[in-house]
Amino acid sequence: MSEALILTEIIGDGARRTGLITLNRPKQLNALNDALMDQLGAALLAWDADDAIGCIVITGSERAFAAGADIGAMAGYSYMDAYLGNYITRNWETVRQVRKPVIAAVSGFALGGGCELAMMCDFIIAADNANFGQPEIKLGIIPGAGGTQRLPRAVGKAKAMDMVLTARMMDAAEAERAGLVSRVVPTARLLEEALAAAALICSMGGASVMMAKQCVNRAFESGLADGVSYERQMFHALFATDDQKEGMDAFVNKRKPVFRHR
Ligand code: DAK
Repeated sequence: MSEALILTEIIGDGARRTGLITLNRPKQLNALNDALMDQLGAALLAWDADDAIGCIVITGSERAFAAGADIGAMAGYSYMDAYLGNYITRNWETVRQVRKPVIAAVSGFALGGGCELAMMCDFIIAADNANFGQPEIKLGIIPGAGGTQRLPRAVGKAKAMDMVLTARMMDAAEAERAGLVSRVVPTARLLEEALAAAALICSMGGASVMMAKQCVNRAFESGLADGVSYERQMFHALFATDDQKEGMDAFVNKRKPVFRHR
């Protein structure tokens, strides 16, 4: 049997529950290798297809979410290995294929590919000991999994250039001020807070959750007029769902909605 480089657990007792993925190479600070990314991708796709799962949380250890791609594994690569082998592109961006929300719960180091993985998630909740960085420049390379693109979209050009060119890390407080993370919580409460956010998402109507995610993502892939038009189509479409009827009837009749994700 292959080594468990991630741990998975289903949390909650509602109709829709949270899939929790814990990156599990603690001694290597969760350095991301090909096998780990394969296991992560498989877990993500399985839960995305599972009606009983409403939200996914990815976390690491207290010391490290992930300190980057495994440097030892890529140290010997030649240009031809990387280019012709389409270096690990195959399994690195699976999280972007997931239609349900994915939350990164980040404690400790989120560096290089670790920071990029967190940024591929829908939002990041940071522990107060978190440190984010794109230190690839110190290795003679540059970010390779979207860091030069997603970081400036999150924190602006000035801070992104600073981090990518000098390799300096951003702590949790700065990351929150800059807009990289949605909230900062005490380290000991990180998982509790992330799972509480996930449980709230699980309690909402599944279609509206997925469409809301699609629409917000569209803001980064289109101009304003196109994005608003896209949002309008999704908005109209939701009036065809049972959950819209249930949500509004529940409000009018002062009761809690029971969404059926249809
Ligand atoms: N890879 C492999 N091992 C790592 C590692 C990494 N990224 N980071 C840490 N480790 C290992 C250390 O080697 C050490 O192992 P032992 O010596 O105990 O065997 C162990 O984890 C503990 O680390 P330290 O002893 O160094 O711990 P410290 O607290 O002193 O320092 C640190 C923590 C995070 C500051 C330091 O470990 C560090 O600087 N790590 C490297 C950070 C880094 O440079 N990360 C960027 C890597 S490049 C792509 C996708 C992704 C990427 C590229 C392309 N495509 C899809 C095309 C991503 C590239 C990268 O991430």
